[in-house]
Amino acid sequence: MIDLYTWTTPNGRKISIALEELGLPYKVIPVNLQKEEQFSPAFTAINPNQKIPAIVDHDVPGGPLSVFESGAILVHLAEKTGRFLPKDARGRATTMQWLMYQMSHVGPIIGQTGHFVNQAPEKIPTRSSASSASRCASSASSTRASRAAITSRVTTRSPTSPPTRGSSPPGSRSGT
Ligand SMILES: N[C@@H](CCC(=O)N[C@@H](CS)C(=O)NCC(=O)O)C(=O)O
Repeated sequence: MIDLYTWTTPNGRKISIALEELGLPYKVIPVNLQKEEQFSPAFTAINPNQKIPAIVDHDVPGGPLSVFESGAILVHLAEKTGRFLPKDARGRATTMQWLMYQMSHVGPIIGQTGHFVNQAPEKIPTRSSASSASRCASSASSTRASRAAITSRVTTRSPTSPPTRGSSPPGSRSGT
């Protein structure tokens, strides 16, 4: 059983989605950010950085294991189940680079945009550049992600099963 410490935010949702997709049994323990429950001593013992999400995995040799940082949790769950993280060098590197990109770039940029545009009491001029940086991150992700998906479909296609008509978007055939 896994205890999921979370709240209704994008980083929290990432772990809920992964647990559902992996079919792992888990129990949700809400950490109400509006009530600042992330600063409680009990939760700080699980995540010293005082942010959701965090998990405690009770099914690990040596006793319960607590993990914080959504990317580290996703890797733990993938390795635990042997799914979503390829073992070959190419597949693993591709997956890890997009995970690191999301963690270090898309997530923080969009999070900061949300704060400065919607929540910060003082409206400062840089909020417009935060907003455009956010649009840029989001556009780069969707463009590159669709290209990566196309490449992956082309390069992983078995030579014995040729593509059916219309299975690839226009321009995605490599010709090799
Ligand atoms: N890099 C962390 C970010 C976690 C994070 O920023 N969590 C937010 C909610 S999405 C939080 O707990 N905020 C409360 C606070 O900062 O006090 C991760 O991916 O897990």
